[in-house]
Amino acid sequence: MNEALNSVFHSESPQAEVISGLFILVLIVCAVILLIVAAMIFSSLARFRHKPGGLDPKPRHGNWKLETAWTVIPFLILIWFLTLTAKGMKESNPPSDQKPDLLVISHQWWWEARYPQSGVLTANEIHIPVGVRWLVGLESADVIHDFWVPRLAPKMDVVPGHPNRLWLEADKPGNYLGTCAEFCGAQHAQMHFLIIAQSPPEFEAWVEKQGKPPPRGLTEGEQKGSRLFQSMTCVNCHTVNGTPAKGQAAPDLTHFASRQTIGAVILPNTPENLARWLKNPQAVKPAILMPDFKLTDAQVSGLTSYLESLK
Ligand code: HEC
Ligand SMILES: [Cu+2]
Repeated sequence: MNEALNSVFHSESPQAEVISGLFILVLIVCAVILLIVAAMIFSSLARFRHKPGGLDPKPRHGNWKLETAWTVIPFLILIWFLTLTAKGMKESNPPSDQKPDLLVISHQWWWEARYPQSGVLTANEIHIPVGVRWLVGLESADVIHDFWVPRLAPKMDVVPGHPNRLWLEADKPGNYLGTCAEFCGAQHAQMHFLIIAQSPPEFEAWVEKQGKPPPRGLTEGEQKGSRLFQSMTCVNCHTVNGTPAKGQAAPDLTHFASRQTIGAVILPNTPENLARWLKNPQAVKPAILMPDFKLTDAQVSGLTSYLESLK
């Protein structure tokens, strides 16, 4: 994806538009004020420069016109900003009495997404239908995080014990990079996510597929990996629907192979990268809450082929 486009200057939703419009306006007004002040300082420096035998300029006192102007003008500018901010908040903040269409739960250092209507559950790659305004509920499983998709929505803190909410909408289909914007520990900088905006039929097809258990009919190699997965502690942390793996502490792996990335969008989901991850997750993303199992190469390759079968 084009990282350069991942900025507030390329908003792709009405909510992000409001915020970036306000940001740009404040930036321009402040730049003009800075220029005026700088010009006055430099012209004073030049005009009142000490000359041999020159006199000090006459100080100005009690000029009520000047004093009124420099009090009233900033006051009006601030009132103008306040009004625009209140209007922007009204457009970008959802009501508090509506049920969320999507629940996003932040974890150190990945994102869980739950779709209450369909019961679908996924991690780090959050699909939404394009052009539809969704109310997103935000909850944290541990510490304070911050949900931020610069091109789609305002920033919103995700606070343990205090559910927050925001509107999420994308005008155009595509992948929008999001990131955690509140320092939350060792891997804060690697806690990304994707908002994948799809046409409504594509989105429906995705939901339907995610709602089913993974395909059966594993090859022999995949079966070996599956037995290994079930016999190790993987199942205490990860879920694969339709199997005894029901762990809740880590990304759901039911349709792991249908995702584009691994580790909260830090690596493309390829068998090579997955093998690297399994060989030693702590080397790929140090300090994460998945231990290094010191697996043998044969175990890594079995687990890799099993996990890549979870389409
Ligand atoms: C103690 C809990 C725990 C155990 C046990 C565990 N994992 Fe994990 N696993 C995690 C966490 C937490 C993450 C997310 C790390 C991150 O991105 O910050 C993760 C991520 C993953 C991912 C990447 C998922 C994604 O979508 O990015 C895979 C694949 C994975 N684990 C496989 C395994 C396998 C296979 C085993 C057993 C050998 C296992 N895990 C055991 C906690 C665990
Ligand atoms: Cu963070």
